[in-house]
Amino acid sequence: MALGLRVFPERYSETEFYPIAYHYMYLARTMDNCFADLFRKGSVKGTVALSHGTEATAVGMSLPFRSGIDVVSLLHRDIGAHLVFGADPAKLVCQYMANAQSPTHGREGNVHHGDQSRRRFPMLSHLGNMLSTVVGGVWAARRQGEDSLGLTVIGDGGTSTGDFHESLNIASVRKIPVLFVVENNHYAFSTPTRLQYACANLSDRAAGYGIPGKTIDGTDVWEVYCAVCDALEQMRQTGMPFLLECRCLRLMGHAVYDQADYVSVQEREEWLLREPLMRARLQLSAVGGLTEESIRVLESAIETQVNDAVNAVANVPRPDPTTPPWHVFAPSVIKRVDPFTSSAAKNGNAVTLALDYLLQHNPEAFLLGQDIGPYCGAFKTSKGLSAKYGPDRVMDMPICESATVGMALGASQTGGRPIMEFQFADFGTEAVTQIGLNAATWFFRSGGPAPLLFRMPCGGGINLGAFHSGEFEGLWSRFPGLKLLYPSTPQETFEALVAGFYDPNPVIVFEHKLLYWSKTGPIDFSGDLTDIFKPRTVSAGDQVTIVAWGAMIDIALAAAQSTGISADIWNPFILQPLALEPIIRSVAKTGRLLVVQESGATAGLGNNIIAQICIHGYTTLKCAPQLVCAPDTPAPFAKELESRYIPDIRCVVKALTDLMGGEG
Ligand SMILES: Cc1ncc(C[n+]2csc(CCOP(=O)(O)OP(=O)(O)O)c2C)c(N)n1
Ligand SMILES: [Mg+2]
Repeated sequence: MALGLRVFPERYSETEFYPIAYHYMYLARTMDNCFADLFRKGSVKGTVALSHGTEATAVGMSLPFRSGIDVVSLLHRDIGAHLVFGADPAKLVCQYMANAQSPTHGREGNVHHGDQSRRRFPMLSHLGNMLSTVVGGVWAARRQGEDSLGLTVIGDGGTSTGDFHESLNIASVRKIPVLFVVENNHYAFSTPTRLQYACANLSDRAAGYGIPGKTIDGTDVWEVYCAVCDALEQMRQTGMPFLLECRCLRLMGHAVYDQADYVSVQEREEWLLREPLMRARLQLSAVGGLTEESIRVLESAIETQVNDAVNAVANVPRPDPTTPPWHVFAPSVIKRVDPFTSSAAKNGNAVTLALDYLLQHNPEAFLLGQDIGPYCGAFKTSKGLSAKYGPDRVMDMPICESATVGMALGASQTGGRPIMEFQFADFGTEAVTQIGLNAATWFFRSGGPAPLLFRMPCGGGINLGAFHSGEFEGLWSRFPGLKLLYPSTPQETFEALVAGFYDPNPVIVFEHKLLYWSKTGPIDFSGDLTDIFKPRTVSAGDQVTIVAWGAMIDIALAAAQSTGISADIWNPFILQPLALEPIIRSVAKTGRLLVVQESGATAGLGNNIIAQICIHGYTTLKCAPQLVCAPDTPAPFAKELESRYIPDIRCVVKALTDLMGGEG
């Protein structure tokens, strides 16, 4: 059915509204029944979360919005909303069946779909993590002069997540007009709301963010629609977000496999009196004047449509596992940019120069981080940028790494080009879900790029203890879809930041704090981006290959020089995806391998590098490779303890001597 909504925010009359709303509500119910049926027959796997009882909220909240203009993220019970926003029923059947024509190519299942090209972001399971993507999407679109608004949805259970708070907080602090809809269906899986929150209404929380909030009957589709239209008008006037709690029902279990026997008979009977389809159907005749017969005609046309959709895809083949339709990384498009030179810079200067270069060349680029504005960042690497580009392009954010990443991800989908600074790499753990599971899998799941640059000042050696000295490349390498760069010279720092920015994937650049102000060198950037993602040779030699990165490069170099052993020293530079070919060739030449890393051995990258080289160059090794690394303990604080913890020249000399003695 064509929506035919006229000028936004013009409203339907009740007579116009009910046939349209009921169409989508009944379509949603019929499709859900069909998915449950396919699940029981074994054609659909995974979680089938039914929307029975949520249809009025899902349809009523979405009808006022504009597909492709407004930015939207929906929840697992929002099939009605997906349909309003233009999802094709046949494609949804393919998605649930995970067949070769599924919109996610079978890469994701059931509810984890969207259409990022129409600004309907694909859902990830982690409750709360979608909210900030909408905040960022709306922010970036509006920054370009668009009139976009946002719709994002969370359940009563999901409101307990930190990301719910972080997202509302950013939206209100930054004045970003997003409608946060809480679908309060009284249960989170089996947990009743009395164990989830202690306020009277979830909309009461709006006051804590200085924004308006309201609780309504989410089983009445007209009430939902009118409340959303009112909220949108208010949001357009004030530019502020709005928190709307819709009290709806969960008439079935959490998913098809759940009998929901934790819901009492009395509660269930009360619910059935408020069943949303029944209520909308009554209004269809009371307000819309439709007869029982004409309503049945409408319903049976929908049933036929769904049956036809199922039949049409019955013979669609399964996905071909030998030819994956998408890869983990989006292909690079930009190959060449303007050159840049500087006669002498420290690593910290190289960061500032690269950020300045990127902001200057890309009006859509902006920086986000903590204290990066007038204060210029904890390490002063955004020096002068706030004064030059203003607070809307060098943004001081609240302390909420997770939602800040989500905001950056959303912004990357509506024309923004975010560069986010973590004050310390250690605080990246606050955003593991957003970076590792949301951003990094975005291309894999949706087929669209997620160009995001994260800067992480890392490493120890300056007596900052366990929470400010971390080396986390091993942790981040566990997330496919993420690129990791670890520069060590000013030239490499400039190249990593510029190439990372123009790459269409999420990229983390590790910046060793100890190296910020200890190294000086020239920057001679040719503008050619094609050759940057590769290992760098540090010194040439033929007796042993040493692989080291970050602050360990200088340690390795000094150790080799002190022994007089001829070492071929390599900085892998790109730690994910590893590009070890030149290093494997080096080992073929030297026959010996030493890896030096600042982190502990377990789940550091060193053991993986050794394994890869053993697999690919086993016959060329003259003796067992060695790993010099920190012990598997947190980084200690006292300087005597820290200097014992971090590998030093003495450790590397010992390993080199052992390796040379190991020739046999
Ligand atoms: C961060 C996170 N923790 C746990 C889960 C597992 N989980 C999936 S749905 C769900 C209940 C959600 O309840 P609610 O937010 O009220 O939404 P509803 O299912 O009622 O629509 C849980 C615990 C999850 N998806 N994400
Ligand atoms: Mg719930």
